Amino acid sequence: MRRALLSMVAGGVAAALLLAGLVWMSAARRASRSGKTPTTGTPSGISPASKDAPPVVPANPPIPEKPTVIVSGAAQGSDRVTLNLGDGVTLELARIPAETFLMGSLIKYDEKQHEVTISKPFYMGIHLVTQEQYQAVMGTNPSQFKDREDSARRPVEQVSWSDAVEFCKKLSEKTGRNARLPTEAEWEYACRAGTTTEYSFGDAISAEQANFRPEGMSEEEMRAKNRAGTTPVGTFPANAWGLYDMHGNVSEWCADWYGEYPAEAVTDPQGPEEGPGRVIRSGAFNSDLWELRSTLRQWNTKPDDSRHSTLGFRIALD
Ligand SMILES: [Ca+2]
Repeated sequence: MRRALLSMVAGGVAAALLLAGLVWMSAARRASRSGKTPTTGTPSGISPASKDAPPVVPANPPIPEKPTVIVSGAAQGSDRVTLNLGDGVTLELARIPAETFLMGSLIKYDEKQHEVTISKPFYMGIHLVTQEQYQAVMGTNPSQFKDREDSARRPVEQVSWSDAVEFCKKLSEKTGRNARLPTEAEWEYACRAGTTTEYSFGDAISAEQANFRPEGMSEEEMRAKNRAGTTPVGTFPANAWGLYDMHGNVSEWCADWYGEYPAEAVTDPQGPEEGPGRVIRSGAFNSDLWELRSTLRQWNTKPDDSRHSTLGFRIALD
């Protein structure tokens, strides 16, 4: 069915709009089946409150005054940086080279292809921010999947865009480095890791390569296979640049407001000044394969107080 859809889209913008509508209807049908509401705004931007967990009000208790922080790697010119958050908790980032790439695709109207130059190398978290990392920096863990044996290494979720930004701010204070959310362009560039295929593993992904909802798998089957939730980071293979979970597990907040791509070539784009919501990338454990594409754009209309078990983040470092 996906191939049929893709060939329709090649026909033109009208077909693309139809496809977007079908995807939205598909998500709505799935949500209807599972009794859950979609957690992200594709493509209408509607982002209803999550029903899969009670609302979480982050307590944000004060962090320790003098955390142990070691920054290593960058000074030696290494391609990795490890931030030590104390108590044996570390956060590892990979160096992402500066380069020009073709952002977007021919698949969907809001993925308009254009040339993007990343002018400076930067570092990208090889993993989603985990629950133990969030706990170490923020002193709290809002995650729905926090009572499992392996929760420490599962991604933190139930965090708003503002929570993620606050995490970055506190982490920056701890480390003296400029920790931040990646821009949408940086995210896609890092996700692709030099590939031009639909996914960083090729034009399809198997259930052994990412945590998502394989086609035809029921809610019951997903639970039986332990796929009805987050998985510890590093469970699935990394992309060519050593980044894990760029497809699936939890979706990821980016820094930008959602908006129309420019037609011309741009350097270090930061997104529009304002928009209908903040960009979300990657797809999550409950997403269909199509939603995991390297170029697929979603957004959330309530970045300050929208918290979902399917939504987390990773950090970038200058
Ligand atoms: Ca992800």
